[in-house]
Amino acid sequence: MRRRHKALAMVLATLLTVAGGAPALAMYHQMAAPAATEPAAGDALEVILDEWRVQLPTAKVAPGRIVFRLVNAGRFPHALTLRREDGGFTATSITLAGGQQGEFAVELPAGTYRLEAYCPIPGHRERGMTTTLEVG
Ligand SMILES: [Cu+2]
Repeated sequence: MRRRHKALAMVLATLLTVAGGAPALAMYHQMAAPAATEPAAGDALEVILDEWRVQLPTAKVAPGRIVFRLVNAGRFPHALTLRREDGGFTATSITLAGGQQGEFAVELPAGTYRLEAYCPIPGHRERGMTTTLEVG
């Protein structure tokens, strides 16, 4: 997985160098290295969507309002659905085309529970675009 990411970064770096876009290259570097530390309240949480993974920058968040910054780093359209595993809460973002970014704000209900975070486009979840996020 790591090797594939590296290869993708090299391909993108090459493409961006050809295009002569230093700011674009810097943006990609930011996308490729999501914050490893617990984000401060109010910051957008960057979520990377690509074939075939959903990568969250953190494993746990507090309930309440959260803004996710979705980055479709893949070639296919992707979206994000958050579904409380014990039911009662589901939210789905708009679908982003490959290379697009967008914000996705949700109000997570109070409590301690687990969300499944997956791509709702048919077949994508089955191919691996799913992960979990603890709330509490
Ligand atoms: Cu998808």
